[in-house]
Amino acid sequence: MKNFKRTLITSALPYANGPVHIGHLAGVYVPADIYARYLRLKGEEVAFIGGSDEHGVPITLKAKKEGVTPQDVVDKYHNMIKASFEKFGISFDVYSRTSAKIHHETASEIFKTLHDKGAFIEQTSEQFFDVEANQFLADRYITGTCPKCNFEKAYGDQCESCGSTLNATDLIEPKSVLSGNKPILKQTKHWFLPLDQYEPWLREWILESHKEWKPNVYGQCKSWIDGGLNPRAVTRDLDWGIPVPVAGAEGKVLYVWFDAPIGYISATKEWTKDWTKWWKDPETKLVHFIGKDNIVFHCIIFPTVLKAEGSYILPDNVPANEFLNLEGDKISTSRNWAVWLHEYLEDFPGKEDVLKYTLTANAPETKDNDFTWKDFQTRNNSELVAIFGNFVNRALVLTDKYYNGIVPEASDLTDYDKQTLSEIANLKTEVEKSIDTFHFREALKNAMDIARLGNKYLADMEPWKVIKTDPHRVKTILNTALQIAANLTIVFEPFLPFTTEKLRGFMNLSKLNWNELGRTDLIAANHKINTPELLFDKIEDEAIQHQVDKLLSTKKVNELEQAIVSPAKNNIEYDDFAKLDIRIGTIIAAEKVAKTKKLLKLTIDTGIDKRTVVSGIAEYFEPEKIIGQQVSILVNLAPKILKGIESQGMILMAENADGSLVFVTPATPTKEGSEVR
Ligand code: B3M
Ligand code: ZN
Repeated sequence: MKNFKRTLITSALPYANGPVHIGHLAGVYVPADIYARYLRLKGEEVAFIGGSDEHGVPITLKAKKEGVTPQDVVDKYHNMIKASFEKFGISFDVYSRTSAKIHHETASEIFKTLHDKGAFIEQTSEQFFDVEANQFLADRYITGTCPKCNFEKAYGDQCESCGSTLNATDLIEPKSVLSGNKPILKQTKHWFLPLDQYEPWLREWILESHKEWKPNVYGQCKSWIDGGLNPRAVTRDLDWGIPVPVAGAEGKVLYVWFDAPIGYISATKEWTKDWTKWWKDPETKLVHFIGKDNIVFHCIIFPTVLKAEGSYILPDNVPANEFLNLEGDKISTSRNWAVWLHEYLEDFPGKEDVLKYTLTANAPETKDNDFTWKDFQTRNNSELVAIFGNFVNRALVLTDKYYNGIVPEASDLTDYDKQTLSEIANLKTEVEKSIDTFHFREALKNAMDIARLGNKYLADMEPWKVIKTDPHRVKTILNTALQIAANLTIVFEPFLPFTTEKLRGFMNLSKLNWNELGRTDLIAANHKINTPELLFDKIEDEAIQHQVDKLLSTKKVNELEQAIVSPAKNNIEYDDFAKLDIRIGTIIAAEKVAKTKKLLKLTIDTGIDKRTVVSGIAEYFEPEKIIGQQVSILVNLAPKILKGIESQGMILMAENADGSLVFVTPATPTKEGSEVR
């Protein structure tokens, strides 16, 4: 493995069109943060870069829908995302945004350099154009019928019903989202990055020289390359984004995926004047943290841009994660099926580290994983509270109780004591190996093993019993336990930074360097610790149930919204309709039909007569509450015997998506017998 001088860590720039959720955290920000904190603690030179991705069509569509400008949309979400990352303790050195001036300049410059070098090919093709709105339509601005499944609201790039990837020109009856009109095809010029020309180089650089990349990442790259690479358009006809900085490109902007990764460079520039050492010195190790849907952009397209430019370094690794699901379902912003970071921070104040712990312990490193609130509770109660918290609490409380918080001397370490302490150094090696190869869940498990070691040590030594028979021995036991606890303040620093800070406070210790981990003399005899408090609290069932209920109510709303409206029936002639004799009537008596769940026996004043109707509405209405209710009644329906009662007509009801029923009632009280037609 090559030895680098410094590490440049980037984490995918979240789109500033919605808040951040646990899927983003588990996939990108939590592992990137662990990596950054770990390297810093080792005393290495690190830059940890983040920012908001503020271009792209979804942002312009959201702005249109809300009647605000795209800048309004990105201002709102950029600030929100930035604040919640800060509260959550993601330790970016800089968190910038792609609407920043420095970013526009940087991206333009790189585009221009490539353009002037002749790295692009210019191509004119036919694209949809809305005559009324006088603009070209990006894929998401076009809807139409999916040629594969006939879904009527497919987008120009994708059908969300059957999942197929589409070309806008494939849609049957394409419609402009802007005017609702059928768009015309019009010629337009765009700049393309000829990825095909870079195929031999990509093959060599990734498939030969980066065999160490995670199998999911390497595999995706291989299948893209083997599938044959095509030129990719890096410009769009759109009025939101970075104007294409060459003549003849009026009304065109850089494609969002062209400028967004350049955002890492712009953010670095914003952070330091000395940015070239981070981006142009081969002794800098560049690592991109991303989710799996971003692999092609970070492993193939962006490196090709950098390679074509010629003066930048390329990523040394791209440890992309798979997806995190939520309670068995794909996380979805549009369906509101998510745990939002800003809501979590409000609902669980002071428990940032519990979420970090859960998301790391269950990280989707090799396959998609599932977050459940039950698992979150168990991780907290059975691991953080019962192992880590319990151990630390016992060590500190006993020191407080027996020695007034003065660390006792270790005078006669037994073999077992020594063996226990030496295990810490072994585990340190394990943690390092795991983090260095981006196996963060394994690394957390290794760290947790040190807490387990301490917990087991105290359980085996039982100082609370030994104090009665051999009080001198207890001094060594507690000293040993406190050394383990001091080591925990180091090993957990990358993973649970709020917790280690708290623990250092309890133990009256200052922050220690990673290289001290494994030492058995971290805390000196006679050192005074503070009065201990609990490191973690139990999370009760009610708090979990509250979250589960919140999700369930989201699900209900979604089901109602997505309920399919049944298709229209075939046309009929007016004469067919005129055969129906529908009148306004009033319910004057109602009772349950014995031995049935669904039926009510109603007496209706139809204006013509007072008659009996048996109606299947008992699940939704109490008989005594509907007396006086006006209804629409089909009076010339042939009578029918139901449960031994003759029903003379039918009450008209409207049916909701969930099956519940409502009366079809005149808007104002109307005389019985009035005809409905
Ligand atoms: N905003 C896509 C995403 O959030 C995109 C990442 C950009 S990284 C340069 O998945
Ligand atoms: Zn479809």
